[in-house]
Amino acid sequence: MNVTINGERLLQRLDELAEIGAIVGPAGDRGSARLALTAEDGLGRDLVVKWMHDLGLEVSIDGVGNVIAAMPHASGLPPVMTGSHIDTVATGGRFDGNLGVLAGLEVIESVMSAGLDLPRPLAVGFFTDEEGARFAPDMLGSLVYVGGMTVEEALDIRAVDGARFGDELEAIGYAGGAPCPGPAPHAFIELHIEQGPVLEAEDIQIGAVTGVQGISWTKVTLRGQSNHAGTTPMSMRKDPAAALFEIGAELHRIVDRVGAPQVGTIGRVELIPNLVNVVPASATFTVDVRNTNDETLVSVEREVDELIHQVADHHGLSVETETLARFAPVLFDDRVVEIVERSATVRGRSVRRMPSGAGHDAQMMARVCPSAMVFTPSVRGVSHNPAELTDEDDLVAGCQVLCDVMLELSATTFEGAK
Ligand code: HGY
Ligand code: MN
Ligand code: MN
Repeated sequence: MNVTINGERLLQRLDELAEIGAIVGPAGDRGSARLALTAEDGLGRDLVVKWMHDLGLEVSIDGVGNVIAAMPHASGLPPVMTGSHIDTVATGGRFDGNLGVLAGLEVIESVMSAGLDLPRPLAVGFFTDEEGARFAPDMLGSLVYVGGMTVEEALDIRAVDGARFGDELEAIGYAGGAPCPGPAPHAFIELHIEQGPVLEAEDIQIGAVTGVQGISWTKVTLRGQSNHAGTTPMSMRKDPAAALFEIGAELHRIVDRVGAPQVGTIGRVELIPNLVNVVPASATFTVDVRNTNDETLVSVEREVDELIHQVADHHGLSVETETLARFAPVLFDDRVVEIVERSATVRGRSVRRMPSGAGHDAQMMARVCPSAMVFTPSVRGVSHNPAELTDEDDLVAGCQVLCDVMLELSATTFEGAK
């Protein structure tokens, strides 16, 4: 089966969606800000759902706002599903997540226009709150879709800005009735930009993604005593900011010592009262550590936890920690990875196997069906930044490989599958 996707239509839709919540970065790059369940996210959803309805797809919305659109198909068999997310971080680019959703829509439109008689339907979806930047954990919607969290638990999650997940979902009109966990697809394949430097550095055009590294997010609150910045001798201070900076420096020494692919990030910091002449009362910050090897990740988590408590004790502070996200490394189904490799090669695209540094909805779908991902290169490896960029040729080629993989998956029987 051979269908050629319409690259122009894909690029046009990417541009149109990017205009919703459009932002301009410090260097003039245009990105998007559509944090999960904000009004901008709602408008982005409305646009994509309109495109889904325009194609005559059967659109379902579940209890946490996941949207799945399937081709009508007499077989009633579980579909080959693709998809990703259209929520972004606050300083998002135009392709993270959006490419996977709109390429899936493009594949389905092209396949329907070609009038192919497939053994089973194709479906495309977008999952709620993949980023986890507003409501933790990340991949929240797909986690609920596969039964890793109940709808009730998700609806009560509080955002970094204090809003309640369920209230925000209602406010944008996406509290749906489709059941969670959702029906397991026949297979799941996600197209995504790499968001890292590897493909560009090696001049490779397609990544056949073998899995996703383990992710650990912790929120830490250190409490001391706010005091006058001028009159309080250093020996009398209980300064949570001083502790935070020591912890940050030591975290980088730990990560450097462990070595790649270990990464560690303190991405969010809140000092209270955050005033120039006040020794802070409290410091709240997040620690994001990741590794492809769970044993190493566990030992880094333990070392960082000990570090936090030692430094806090030294400064006479209380410590409160909360796990925001913890996902073990995931390996994708080698049979699907192999189809990605072969599809890229047939299209004359250079390809290499690689793990994903970022979390993705595919890592959740891998719990319920054979899953894998297709990567396209990121220019300068930049992402979660309005400067995020992938060349048009790579966007279109990635979509074509996605199409070929989905068609082959539709004709592939996995033992035990319906
Ligand atoms: O944090 C991540 O890896 C993803 O962007 N949610
Ligand atoms: Mn993403
Ligand atoms: Mn992201």
